[in-house]
Amino acid sequence: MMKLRIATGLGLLLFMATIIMLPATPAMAGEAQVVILDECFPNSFNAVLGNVAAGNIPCVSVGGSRTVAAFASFLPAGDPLWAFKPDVLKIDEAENVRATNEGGETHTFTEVAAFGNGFIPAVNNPTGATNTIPECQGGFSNPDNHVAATRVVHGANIVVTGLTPGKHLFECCIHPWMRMEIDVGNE
Ligand SMILES: [Cu+2]
Repeated sequence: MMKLRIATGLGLLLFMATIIMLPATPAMAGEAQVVILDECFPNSFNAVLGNVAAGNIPCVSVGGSRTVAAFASFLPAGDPLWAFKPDVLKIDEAENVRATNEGGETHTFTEVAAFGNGFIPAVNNPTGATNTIPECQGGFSNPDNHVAATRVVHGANIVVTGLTPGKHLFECCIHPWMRMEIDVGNE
């Protein structure tokens, strides 16, 4: 009887340990992780930018407390809470990259030849600049869907495969200060 009780207790402990060790979002083998972050405060953002009928995608609450006014005060450099993490990622040639949007807003994870302005004038061109980089031109209505194909809505993720050895740059076409570099080694 005692032996059985001890065995059951051990089994329960092992079971609990297994649950505790499971990561929230399990990474698959050969896959490096990037997180896409923002801290939009829904009450503030959606009052200004939450009109679905106008084509806006509302901010979903992730506990963020940044108001539109505070966010705008960082322009044109951009709010540092809107970011890709890490800034630089080193991977092997065979590895894929999974970028997961843990922020409340919609972003894009777009490969670009050189960093530069995105496609939303109010965010990108507060100083009147109009030089949207080629990869972001046209935004989500770009005829070849290039930008839309790299869109990552709240809670979603995108997997980038087949990166060739060398340096690759990724940027958000909405918030162009969200940038990172992926260095692919040829092993
Ligand atoms: Cu963004």
